[in-house]
Amino acid sequence: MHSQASRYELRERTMYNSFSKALLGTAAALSFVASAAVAEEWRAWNIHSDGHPNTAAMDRFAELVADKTGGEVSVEVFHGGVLGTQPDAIEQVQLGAIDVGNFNLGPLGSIVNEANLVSLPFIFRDVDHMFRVMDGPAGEQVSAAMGEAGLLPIGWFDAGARSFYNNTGPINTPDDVAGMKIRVMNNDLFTGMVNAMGGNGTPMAFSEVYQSLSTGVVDGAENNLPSFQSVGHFEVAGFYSLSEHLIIPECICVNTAAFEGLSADMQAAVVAAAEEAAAYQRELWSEQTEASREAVTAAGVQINEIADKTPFQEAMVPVYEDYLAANPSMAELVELAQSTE
Ligand code: BDP
Repeated sequence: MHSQASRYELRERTMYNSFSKALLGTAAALSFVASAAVAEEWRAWNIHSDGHPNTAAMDRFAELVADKTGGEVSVEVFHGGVLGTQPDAIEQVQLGAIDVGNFNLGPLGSIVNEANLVSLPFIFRDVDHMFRVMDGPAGEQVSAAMGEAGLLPIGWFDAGARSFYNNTGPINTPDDVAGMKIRVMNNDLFTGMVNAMGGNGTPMAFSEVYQSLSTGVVDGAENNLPSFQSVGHFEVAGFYSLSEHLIIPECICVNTAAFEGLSADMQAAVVAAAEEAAAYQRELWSEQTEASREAVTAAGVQINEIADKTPFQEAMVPVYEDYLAANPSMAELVELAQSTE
């Protein structure tokens, strides 16, 4: 997409432009130069590979941006995390070295404190509640803080609920987590969450989890069903227990300065593309969650319903206490989310 050909074309157009300047007059020529000069070529980071809903949705986003901006903005999506780990990519988008990322808000919490709202275990009652909170005043505060930090969210993806998986047997109570080394995404809240159950929360890059599970470097991990399936973790962890302890949305996040550098029309076009891509992702997500459940079950994974999740929620009391003691300014936001119907 950003090949020699497009640069060549740009040069051609510039040459044509200097020629036409003489013929058509300065004003017309200047507007041509201006529109050629603002052509934006964005690079986008995505951790998932083919077959995952987010990969299809990010490809759709790129197509829609090209369509809706008439090619003035183009997005090249790099799938499979080839541009780096998620914590690195978050920094790169913040700095503007990468322009766009499909980020989970979990690992974003160390950069934008407000984003940690969604990383508190059991803060949301279900996925619909999460979206109601994110569409309301609490979500607005989170978005504003992300935008100020250079990571402007322009569309929200569904990432379902995350549950524990491991090899030794079903998990029914926090005591079943005790003594286990569980891989988590990069965020002290997640380490604290596993530790509060008596386990050992271990942050690690997503790309290392398969090997770590298969060699016993960790005893378990936690994720949603589509990701559990798509990267093959179900091959090396035979028990998936529906603790549903984290419901974390994901964004299409754009480097704020890159976004603000666009004209108002182009900004509106890019936002419309993100919203349409997000609606598509959410459709794919519910289908894929069901399909993944069936596929891993057929492959021999035992999916365990947890009859009573209250003991898990109760185990999180010290996690909230410690977090709010260290971040008193978050109390209001937490209350706002919890009191959202
Ligand atoms: C997946 C998220 C991805 C995370 C990954 C992980 O979509 O952004 O990097 O989990 O656990 O569900 O690291």
